[in-house]
Amino acid sequence: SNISIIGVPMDLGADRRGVDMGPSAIRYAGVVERLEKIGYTVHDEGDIVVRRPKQNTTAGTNLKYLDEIARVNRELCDAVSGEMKKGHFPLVIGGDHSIAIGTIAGVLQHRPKTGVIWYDAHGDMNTAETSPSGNIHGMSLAVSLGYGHESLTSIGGADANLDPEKTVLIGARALDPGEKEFIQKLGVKVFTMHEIDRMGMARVMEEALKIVTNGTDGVHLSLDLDGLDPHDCPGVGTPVIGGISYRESHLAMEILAEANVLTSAEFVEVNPILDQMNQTARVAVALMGSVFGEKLL
Ligand code: DIR
Ligand code: MN
Ligand code: MN
Ligand code: MN
Repeated sequence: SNISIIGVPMDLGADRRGVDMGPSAIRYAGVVERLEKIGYTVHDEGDIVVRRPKQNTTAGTNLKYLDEIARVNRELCDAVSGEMKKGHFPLVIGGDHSIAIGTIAGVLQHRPKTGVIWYDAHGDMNTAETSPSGNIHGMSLAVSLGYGHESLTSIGGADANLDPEKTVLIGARALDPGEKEFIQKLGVKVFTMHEIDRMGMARVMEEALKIVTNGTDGVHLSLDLDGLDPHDCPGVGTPVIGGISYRESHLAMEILAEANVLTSAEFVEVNPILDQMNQTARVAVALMGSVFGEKLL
């Protein structure tokens, strides 16, 4: 079967921290060859062009680089939708997590009841009102659920939104006060580090899979490399100690592969500036191997 890779060298949503080099680092780590070896036909669709505006403000909002982020995500939505129309599996590589807005909007054109696994140290559930930073990468899940600036929530159609009851967060350990409240209000299920420690990753994934497959027509994986511990993934935009291990993450990906439900994925927030010898991009590619069914024997 066919996988289409779409790169999005964006770091505007993280206020320019270097994650724009993520797609290059992931390609350098051998993503195409890795997936071909499993048996897929891989189409590298190249990168979506991201401009570098000199101003970080858009009139009338505290959201940094809103105009360019909205433009790129509209293009990404079309690109993802186009690949799915061909029957290809869209694999988006970032780039900061604001690109989930376009990826998910594109996915929802074809699978309007998609369930989502959001693997991340953060909630990305801020809105303009609750964001401490104005950084749109901390708002992308809220936007995909239908909450946020109109120029973002309208991408792919204003009613093309995720269902909070079919959305799970895994690995959360850094939530802002406003997003905590919002997560609870919407009823999004969160498996924090506490639940991962207590239940083990295998049970967490089993529970998560029940939620994202119940009444859905697809499952999207949105994997922020900062969900993993900084020891394993030092090259991320915003590292948070006490994260998911490399082994636990492979197990999570293998369980997801076994379930055979995944219909789209994105791997984001790889930051080569803070990395050690491209380790984080190499972890990203190794996890892609597992989630696409790589077997040792
Ligand atoms: C913080 C950091 N919650 C914010 N967010 C993220 O600025 O909204 N870092 N997503 O990766
Ligand atoms: Mn994130
Ligand atoms: Mn994060
Ligand atoms: Mn929407």
